[in-house]
Amino acid sequence: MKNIVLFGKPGAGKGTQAEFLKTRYNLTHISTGDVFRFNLQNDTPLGREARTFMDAGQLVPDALTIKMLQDEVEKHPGTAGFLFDGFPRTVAQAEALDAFLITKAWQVNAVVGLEADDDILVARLLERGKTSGRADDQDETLIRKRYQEYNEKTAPLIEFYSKQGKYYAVDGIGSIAEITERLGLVIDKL
Ligand code: B4P
Repeated sequence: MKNIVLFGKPGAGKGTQAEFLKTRYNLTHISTGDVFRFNLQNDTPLGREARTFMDAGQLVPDALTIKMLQDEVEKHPGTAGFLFDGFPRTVAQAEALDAFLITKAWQVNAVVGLEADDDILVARLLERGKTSGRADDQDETLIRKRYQEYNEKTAPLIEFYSKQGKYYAVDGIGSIAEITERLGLVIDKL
């Protein structure tokens, strides 16, 4: 059982890289962003609750996100491991994840952080916003708000996982294939 967290700022390429890594390492991919967007599109009660936060460039409240993540994990009892993409994003979420995994005798094995400067990532998201239809990708002020949220609430996780010896930084600038190779070098050693 191997559980890997793909970590990084908005637009760092978590979702992009997860598509390659889940196949290469036979991991069950859970993207909290994707699950929220699915619920938004299907106008579920969870989607309606998440929409106000996502459209404002804010994190969805912890209680809602943690419950959703646990429900997703429970759907895959026989998995060889999870690739968590976009979760945890707060210390409270990381603590809840540890407490939940331990009930199954599992743990987070590694946190792989895609690192890149804000300005490059903002440009990526604005580019994606031209075609993605994602409200949170279309307005630079809103995008900057997501970086503010990241700095306040998500960045402390680097220290949280570094103290446990589980954080691995990977340069997130380069071609998609180059970054997949860099991630592979880290994950192969686990
Ligand atoms: P997410 O869906 O997790 O999205 P993201 O941070 O915007 O993107 P990601 O890093 O996956 O980038 P991607 O590969 O797509 O979150 C969206 C929202 O959901 C959050 O703001 C929040 O409101 C909510 N949410 C999700 N999880 C939550 C949680 N745990 N708690 C609370 N709220 C939560 O790549 C971005 C773009 O860059 C793409 O267009 C891609 O093609 C391009 N790209 C990727 N790699 C590239 C490369 N190497 N070079 C050039 N372009 C590249």
